[in-house]
Amino acid sequence: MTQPQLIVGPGALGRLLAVRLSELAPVTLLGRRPPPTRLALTAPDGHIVQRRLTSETAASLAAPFRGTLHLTTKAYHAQAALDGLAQKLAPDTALVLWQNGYGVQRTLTRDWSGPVLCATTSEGAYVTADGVVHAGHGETYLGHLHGAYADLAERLAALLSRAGLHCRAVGDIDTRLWHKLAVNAAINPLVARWRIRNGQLRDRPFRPLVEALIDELVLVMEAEGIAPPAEGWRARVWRVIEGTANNRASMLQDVLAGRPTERDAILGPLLDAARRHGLEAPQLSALYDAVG
Ligand code: KPL
Repeated sequence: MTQPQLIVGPGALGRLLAVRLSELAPVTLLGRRPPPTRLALTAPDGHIVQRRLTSETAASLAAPFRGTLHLTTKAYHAQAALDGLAQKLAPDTALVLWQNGYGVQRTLTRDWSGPVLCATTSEGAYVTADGVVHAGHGETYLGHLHGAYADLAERLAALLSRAGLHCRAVGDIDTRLWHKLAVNAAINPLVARWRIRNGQLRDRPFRPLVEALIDELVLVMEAEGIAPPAEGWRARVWRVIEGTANNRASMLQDVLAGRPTERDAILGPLLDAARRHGLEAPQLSALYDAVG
């Protein structure tokens, strides 16, 4: 029997994981308020599946939970969400961190009593009133920051793949998190600041701003010793902009909804790294101040 899977955070990714994994394992979806017990998932081919799920809050979850906990909250809620659950979890609970950025990943890998894996995904999904739309397939990578727990990573990647995600266990999740962070930093704060869709970055007056950001990011990444993506930084950033041209990026959605942004998780690690290496990062700093 596959171990129970506790999905914390009933946003688009949490719902996607919950419905997909519920075909293979006992799944509980947990939110600050009780999440819906019935969710409809619209697959990329338009096929709709309905699933009944166990829905809990931190207060109602029966202790001790034993299994795998997928933390899918925004980066700035991650620590508080775990603190609220601490009394309910067996000490060897495996944690999978799905957050953007590179903040909680570092601290929890150090401080959590059980295994901690980090995941990064480009699956496209959005929430609907009664469930979630799995808009398009992407790639998901999973691993431990320092390459430990390879068996666990393989098992979980196999489970997620059987559940319908394209998931691979990797030994270099650290580099992959930095790559995602850098691409996010070149897109998210600019589109949030100017309230534009990703594709508008290709046009004047934004194109030179993206180029200037890439210049800063390249220097920070080089100083930090992060190998560039095979296609190079510039090509990677422009490819993602092209591929997500119609998107309202996550930071823009946060700004439009009046929510806090993930600027600390996305820009924070880059500004820290720039400071550590004595580098100027005027574009990144200005955007950090502008997006709030
Ligand atoms: O991941 C993204 C996000 O919206 O957070 C990008 C790559 C910017 C695509 O929209």
